[in-house]
Amino acid sequence: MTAPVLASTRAELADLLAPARRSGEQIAFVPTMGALHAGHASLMATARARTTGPVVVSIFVNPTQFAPGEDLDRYPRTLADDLLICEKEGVDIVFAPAVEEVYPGGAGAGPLDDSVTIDPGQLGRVLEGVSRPTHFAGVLTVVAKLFGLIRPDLAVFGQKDYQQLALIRRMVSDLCLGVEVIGAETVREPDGLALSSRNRFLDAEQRLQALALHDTLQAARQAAPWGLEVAMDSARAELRSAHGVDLDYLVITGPDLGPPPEAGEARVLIAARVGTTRLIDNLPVTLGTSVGKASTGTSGGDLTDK
Ligand code: PAJ
Repeated sequence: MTAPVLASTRAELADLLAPARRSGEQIAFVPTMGALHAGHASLMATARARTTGPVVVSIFVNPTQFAPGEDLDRYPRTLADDLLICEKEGVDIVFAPAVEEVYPGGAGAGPLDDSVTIDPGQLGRVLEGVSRPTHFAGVLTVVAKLFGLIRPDLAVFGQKDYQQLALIRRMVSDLCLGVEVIGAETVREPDGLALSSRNRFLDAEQRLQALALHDTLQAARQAAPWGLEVAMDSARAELRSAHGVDLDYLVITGPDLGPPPEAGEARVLIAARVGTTRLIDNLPVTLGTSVGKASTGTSGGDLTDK
């Protein structure tokens, strides 16, 4: 496997992409903030499988999506290891620019400065947007810039950050950006914990406590055939037995993060703090109308017998 070529400036990136543009090859793009793990690797594998043209990975810890007091400064930076993972997944180009390269006019501190930015609209103000009101403006603005620099045919994002994925789909559609957005499944540890670069901040006890997120989602999923209320009751019961988990939100929504359907495909999402580390996770659920659905208040325990 040949090592990817590293570009750190816009000009280097443009030079590296020129041959593919000339020959009309499909360019696939995976944006990341580095500290790469098997979840990121799976996105690269998806991108690799989709094109014979170049696969580009960006590694850029984007300051504008962190509010003051969030973990920008302690965000792990592991470029040497990241490059090995990219090489293993057959990535052709790694774009790892400095902040000034992406934000020549300055990136401001948290809220964006006076440059033109992307407003995520109502979808950016719910769920994650409640506790992180400037987050998605920063995410969408940097992704739009990276799309402009790379001009990919397709881009791969993880379902792990489900609201981010939904917003990127909306941005591409509402702003007619012409990029095919692919949502890849969440990669998990064998016990269910979703891989995240933030997991490294968990000590051994918190690592066990963090399992409550996935267990809660699973409880909702298993009870979903009995309808929304039973699924939520079951999830809440699971959460009550958890320790050290400070819940931010637990919701069931439609697949587009709108209101959930009476029955059919939906999404259960959770955000919680374990120690000082904020974790998020989500799963698809199928809300059903099984017999007994009207018996709200049924505990999760009863359901397992049905
Ligand atoms: P980052 O957190 O590095 O994630 C990069 C991509 O990896 C995202 O699309 C994310 O959803 C995906 N990912 C993370 N953990 C995953 C897992 N366990 N399984 C599958 N995919 C996973 O998300 C960002 O960076 C930034 O907001 C970014 C889009 C790069 C903009 O700065």
